Amino acid sequence: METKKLNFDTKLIHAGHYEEHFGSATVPIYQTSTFAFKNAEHGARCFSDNKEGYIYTRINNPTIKALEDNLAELENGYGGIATSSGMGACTSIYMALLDKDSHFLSTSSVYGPSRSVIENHFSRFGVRSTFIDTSDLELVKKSIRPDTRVLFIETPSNPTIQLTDIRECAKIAHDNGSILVVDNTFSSPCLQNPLDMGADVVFHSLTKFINGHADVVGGIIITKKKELYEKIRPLMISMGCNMDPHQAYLVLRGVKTLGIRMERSQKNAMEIAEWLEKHPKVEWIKYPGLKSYKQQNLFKKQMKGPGAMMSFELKGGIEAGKKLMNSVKVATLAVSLGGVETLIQHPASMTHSGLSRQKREKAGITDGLVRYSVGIEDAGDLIKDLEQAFEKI
Ligand code: LCS
Repeated sequence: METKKLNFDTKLIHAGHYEEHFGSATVPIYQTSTFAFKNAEHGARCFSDNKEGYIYTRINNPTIKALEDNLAELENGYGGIATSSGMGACTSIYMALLDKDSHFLSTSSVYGPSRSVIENHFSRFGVRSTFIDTSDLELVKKSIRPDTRVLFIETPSNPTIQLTDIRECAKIAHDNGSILVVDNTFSSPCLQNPLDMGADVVFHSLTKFINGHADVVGGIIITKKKELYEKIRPLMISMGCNMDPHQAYLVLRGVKTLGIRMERSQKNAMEIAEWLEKHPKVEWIKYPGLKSYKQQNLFKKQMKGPGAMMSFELKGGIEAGKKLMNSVKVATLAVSLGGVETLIQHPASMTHSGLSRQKREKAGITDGLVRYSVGIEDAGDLIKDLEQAFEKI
């Protein structure tokens, strides 16, 4: 079926399901490492043109291809490159696009490993980097340099829920001859389409909203144009950052309900955010759906909905944060996000506890900051759960 002209929710279900698969209603799991050629000539044709047939699962596979085609269509891109994890996607992009002596400019509060792999490892090969507050466009303009090959932004950022203007960053990057890469994990293609706003490459940790069931780790890279697709894909294949067919099958199943999951999570998130905003033990809350959210104009300009991620500052710092973590019963105390189950995390005592207070605060991680990923449970139960936990602080 031709799906390009269909609406987003229909594409979620049908895009990418192009091959026959013996009439199967869902794309089956092709759990095979290799594919038989009909003869030597066919083998040669497969190597010269990927439309002639599959070769080897690290290179291509029908289940993985269906997922790549589905997500490329959801992001309005040229092609998708599925990877073993979000970090597999991120490092494949870095490896393909950065050269010795090239400069990398990014958001200071990007997901920790997206930053540390540049600072601790790509630096060994001569890549230079600067991490700034990319929500400040004047600072982006000042910080971009003739040798800046990649401008890399994460919006909304994890866990500070800060937005960066994608359209403006695309203009700044392109005027400088740089490539704009956007980590769209927090929004998913349901709420934000960076390629439509000028980005060259978008990537996701599929582990989060797109799969949505906390049972898969995976990633996807989608490029706007063929040229970058052909630059990144062979490198991902050679590095072995590929996805597994079973992983692809689960994400294909998960993505079908992305629209309705997001609708419910956002509705819950709005109710919870409004409740938290009034709570005397909450210093502040950052959720794009609230009128008090500082980047309201930018939110309306580039996102279709506020999402299901929020962060709030608990009065009482680290000890209050720990107490809350140990008192919730419905929300699961865990890292990761974007699943049907609500997850709660306290960065200062958990993910960022290895950093000095000064470093943490520079990255926007204050002592009482709590990250809350809202699932699709009953909102009333989630509020009651927080209420009983707050009473113990
Ligand atoms: N980008 C963002 C924005 C993320 O939040 C994560 C993981 C990644 C990339 C990497 O994806 P992965 O390799 O894990 O699939 N974020 C996590 C988090 O906030 N807690 O645990 C993992």
